[in-house]
Amino acid sequence: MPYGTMVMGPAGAGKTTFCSALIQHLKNNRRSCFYINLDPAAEDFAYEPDVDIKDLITLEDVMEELHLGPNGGLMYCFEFLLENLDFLTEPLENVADEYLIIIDMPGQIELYTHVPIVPQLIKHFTRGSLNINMCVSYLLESSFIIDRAKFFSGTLSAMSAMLMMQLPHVNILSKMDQVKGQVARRELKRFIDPDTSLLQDAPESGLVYEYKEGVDNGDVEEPKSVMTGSSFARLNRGVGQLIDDFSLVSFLKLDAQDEDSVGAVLSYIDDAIQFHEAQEPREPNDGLGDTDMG
Ligand SMILES: Nc1nc2c(ncn2[C@@H]2O[C@H](COP(=O)(O)OP(=O)(O)OP(=O)(O)O)[C@@H](O)[C@H]2O)c(=O)[nH]1
Ligand SMILES: [Mg+2]
Repeated sequence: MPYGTMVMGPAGAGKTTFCSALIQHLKNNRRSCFYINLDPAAEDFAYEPDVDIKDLITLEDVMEELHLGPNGGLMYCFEFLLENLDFLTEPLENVADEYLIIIDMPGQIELYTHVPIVPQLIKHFTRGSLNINMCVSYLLESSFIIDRAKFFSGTLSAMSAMLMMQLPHVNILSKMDQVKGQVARRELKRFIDPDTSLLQDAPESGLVYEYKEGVDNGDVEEPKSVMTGSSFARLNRGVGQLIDDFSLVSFLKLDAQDEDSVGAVLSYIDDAIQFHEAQEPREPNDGLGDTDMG
């Protein structure tokens, strides 16, 4: 049975960078991997994908030929992929069991929260002839923690993806180097294991509609007149309660430039897919060669 992870998360969360860092780390540790790009708009890879959806269909062509926008175009690309699953099946059937399959996904959040396309794709990966043992690596940018409402909205999207995908999830706060020194350690802990009282601590932080000159501002008469007050606090309590009730989401910290950090995240992924349990047990002296181990 082969092993793999699908790297998901909002636009610009650092998915492709994480894939590259993971591949480099696996190489350094003499592990094999198989890299699949499923972003039909992606360009510039540090490592050339072994399978690239762009060889089947590109977003650019779809937008041009079908006169679709970027989001509709992406949906079309994935529907087309679902109708042409052999494109993935054939190369994947030949991937050996000790490989880690890394699947780089696009950043359109709708894919993970609204439409059943990705769950269908997952079914294909995890059942039938492929039978891949999979987990999701869900990335959220750590700069979100500066704006608490944004952070919890990201946490909700991670939770929504967990419920949709029905796979083991490894949630990751990416780009930790960007918040280094900005957030105290103790404070950071409350985000790593989301403490929903954060939403009440500073209800005025974050979500504030700005009043802009010269545009239709709806009912907003002045800055900060909405998304504050008791109904907003009640809404936040409700969201906090929901996250608490499920108690599903906690995050790993990732700095993609830091080899140890990438290694630590990989060990959680390995656990989630039970990679090591399934590898051939080695003879006690195997691999030691002539070295004298006493
Ligand atoms: N400081 C810092 N920047 C990062 C890190 N990871 C990614 N970035 C930057 O964030 C930007 C987006 O990174 P990508 O890896 O392309 O993000 P993505 O999630 O693949 O983006 P889409 O595929 O467009 O959704 C790039 O400019 C990266 O250089 C990190 O760990 N630290
Ligand atoms: Mg990307």
